[in-house]
Amino acid sequence: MAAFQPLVFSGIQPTGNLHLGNYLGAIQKFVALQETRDCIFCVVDLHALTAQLVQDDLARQTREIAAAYLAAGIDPKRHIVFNQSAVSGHAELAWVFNCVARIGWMERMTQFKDKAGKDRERASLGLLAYPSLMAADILLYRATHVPVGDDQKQHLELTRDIATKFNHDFSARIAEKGLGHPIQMGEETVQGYFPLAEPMIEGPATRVMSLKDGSKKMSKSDPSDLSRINLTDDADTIAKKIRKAKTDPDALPSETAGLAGRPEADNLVGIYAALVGRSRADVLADFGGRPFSEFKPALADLAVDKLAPIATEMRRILDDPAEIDRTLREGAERAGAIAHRTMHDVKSIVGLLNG
Ligand code: AQP
Repeated sequence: MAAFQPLVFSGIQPTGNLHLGNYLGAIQKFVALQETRDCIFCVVDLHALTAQLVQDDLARQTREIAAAYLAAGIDPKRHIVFNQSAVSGHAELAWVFNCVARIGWMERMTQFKDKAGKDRERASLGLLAYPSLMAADILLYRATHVPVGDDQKQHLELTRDIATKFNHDFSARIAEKGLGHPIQMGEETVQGYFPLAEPMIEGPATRVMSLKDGSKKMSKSDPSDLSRINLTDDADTIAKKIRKAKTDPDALPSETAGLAGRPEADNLVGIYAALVGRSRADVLADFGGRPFSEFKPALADLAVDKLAPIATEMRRILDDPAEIDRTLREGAERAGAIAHRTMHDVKSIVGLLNG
């Protein structure tokens, strides 16, 4: 039996304020990966409902993420770009996974704890089940690799737990129907229907931090716009935000060890390294001993060079929403064909009548 075909899947929620963290942690990697792998890039609009149910501009924000993918250089002809709610298999498979996963697994997720806050009883069931839908997003295509930021590591582990439990619970039926592929589990090779998708969390900017507080992740929902660089910011705004970014009074160290205990300095050096495609050590070899008053303008120039063309292209793409919708529809048709086959197999494995 052949192994799983390598396939990359990832997604971004259309929850507004697409920022530098989303770009360096996710989109920039998508663009690189499309050269060597088959890829599916999704705008995960169903996930956005967990943040806020009634939203006036969900459709506009969905187009904005799609425009960011295209503006950054993702090719929707060679790869699949679509929005999640257009393929019903995501919700169907998530339901099956809700019955595979255990409540305790979901309650342990740090993102759930952070977002639900103190009054967990009042959090939506959707927020609790978010990782189950994420597992469905990935496994509906039996994707093997998932490029994400560091904040998604725990959800990826849960995706592997769900795949493992499904493969284990239904192992006899998977084998009987000849639907298994070999999976390496420690020393052993077992037959499974779903791959154990591998997170791809590498490079100097897997967790870009707030420009105002080096202990907080740069985030779409931070009330302070100065905490993040938005992909739509113009050159002056980018330069201003970097100028105002929190730092300490010392000069940059010459080696990475000198960044320990200096979260803001570490963050800015990491951003520079990721934008220029080099390591923190390389950046410090150039800037070690120099004050932030010299480093910040260099970082601002670099960020503007990288991001301004993307912002300009995004604006151009967003001028023609009908064309974005057409691209997403085409992508959804291609994604839907794969999803249909998976759901047929899954229904057959779990014993539903229409499998
Ligand atoms: N600060 C970050 N550094 C590196 N990667 C990041 N990602 C998000 N923030 C950072 C990565 O971007 C991808 C898409 O994220 P998402 O929109 O699906 O959800 P999120 O992680 O919830 O994004 P935010 O900005 O943090 O939103 P809020 O404020 O709503 O919580 C993912 O690969 C993510 O890892």
